[in-house]
Amino acid sequence: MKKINPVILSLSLAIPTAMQAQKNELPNVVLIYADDIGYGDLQCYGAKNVETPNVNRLADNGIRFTNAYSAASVSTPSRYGLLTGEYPWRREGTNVANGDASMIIKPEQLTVADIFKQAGYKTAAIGKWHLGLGDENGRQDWNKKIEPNLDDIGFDYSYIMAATADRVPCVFIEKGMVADYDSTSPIYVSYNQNFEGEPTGRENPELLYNMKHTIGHDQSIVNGIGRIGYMKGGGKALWKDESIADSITAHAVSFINENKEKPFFLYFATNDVHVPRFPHERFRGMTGMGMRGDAIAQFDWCVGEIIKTLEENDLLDNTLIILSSDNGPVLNDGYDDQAEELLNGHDPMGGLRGGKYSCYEAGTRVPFIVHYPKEIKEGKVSEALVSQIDFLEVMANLINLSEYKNLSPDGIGKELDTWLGKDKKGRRYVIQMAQNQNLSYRTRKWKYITPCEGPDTLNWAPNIETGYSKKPQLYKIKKD
Ligand code: NG6
Ligand code: CA
Repeated sequence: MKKINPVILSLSLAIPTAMQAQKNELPNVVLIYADDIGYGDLQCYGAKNVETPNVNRLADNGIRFTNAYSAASVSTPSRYGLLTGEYPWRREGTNVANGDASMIIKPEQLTVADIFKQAGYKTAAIGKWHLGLGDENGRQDWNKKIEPNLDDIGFDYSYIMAATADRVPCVFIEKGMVADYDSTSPIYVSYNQNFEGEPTGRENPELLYNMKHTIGHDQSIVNGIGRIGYMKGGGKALWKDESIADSITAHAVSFINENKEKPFFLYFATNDVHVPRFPHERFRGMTGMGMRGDAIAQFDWCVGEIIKTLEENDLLDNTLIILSSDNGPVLNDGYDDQAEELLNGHDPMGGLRGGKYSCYEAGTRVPFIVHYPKEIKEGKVSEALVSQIDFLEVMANLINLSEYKNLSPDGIGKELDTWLGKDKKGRRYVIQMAQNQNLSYRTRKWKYITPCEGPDTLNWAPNIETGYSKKPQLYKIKKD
């Protein structure tokens, strides 16, 4: 049985009367969480060659933060921190997860989805998950309902990719079951060995008709693209990379339409712009920057569909939309998509040093926009220090549970004032974690990177400085 934090339990008992009265007043919350979109990748943050009118609209009528951070410079630990309010370095096994990892957030842990659910919200996670499923690594039976799943950590509905688009299994999982399951083609997954007779990118490069790899990504082939890990079967359940954005957006739109009468929390985690970048044909060529740029345009389209749906249901005013990214940008992340060659003057890092994986600023400083017409009446830019680690606690405060403090180990609830633009300074410090789990400490004026072992650059992302150094590093932060 799910153990509920005693504070929350008392909370849930205390809620009904107060909440019932305010039910219509409770804001909906939509978190649009991009993958690998860098500080400089959106037009309102200075991007070149790509238009992002829908994201710009959120920024123009909301708050655009210039010193906001994810918990880590890779996906799994950032998402872990965001959903639990616990720094990922406090817990083993929060590194970049394989597609057959067991569920990293345990059912007895409190998540932001639990908080919303306890307050009477309908909750959903749609899109990239990357936090594992089931109770044992590599032991999931993909032909049955996998347990535990997102139902057990507060999500009423889920339609997810188990890990990343470049990791098997390449199927969507809906409430713990493979979506559109094809019983004629049972699914088997392994991160250790191939299944007999199945082609791989390494041995059968002639089958890579959609995209070639540059580093890694040479195991099973799905949709003409090599992946990390081996899988067999899937049949009609296998995704088509060019339709991932359409598919998750359609599910997000349905979730909003179906729950327009109740308050809802939607965690909408896009696949864009993670590799393999393979946007739908209708976005191809829009930016002149190849697949990576076109995937940013596709991301903006997804944002537009969410806004449109909220507007059509007359919900935009009372919906808090937060748009951010899980970590900084990378160009060559293992596929030959010419992301670097076609930049044409665009700077995904927005002038910051490093990138995804790195200790330096571009690793964790990410776009962060808060749009909430009911409370935020005009567009603003905020230099306040913000961390995604506060998400759970800030949300608890947003829905009037402010007297209940310390629901999460590391979040600070009063940062709600910062997120809504009332406090212009924000946190006193932010802790950031690099891929090798090395920590940095950022204050309003300084950044300190703790000494560690490790290479200056990573062989699969040759142009990204890791910031790993045996010497401690202290930098004064420039204003822009
Ligand atoms: C790396 C992958 C990279 C990406 C990353 C995770 C190789 C060579 N590189 O291991 O392509 O999948 O993991 O990205 O395999 S994240 O955004 O989900 O953290
Ligand atoms: Ca990522």
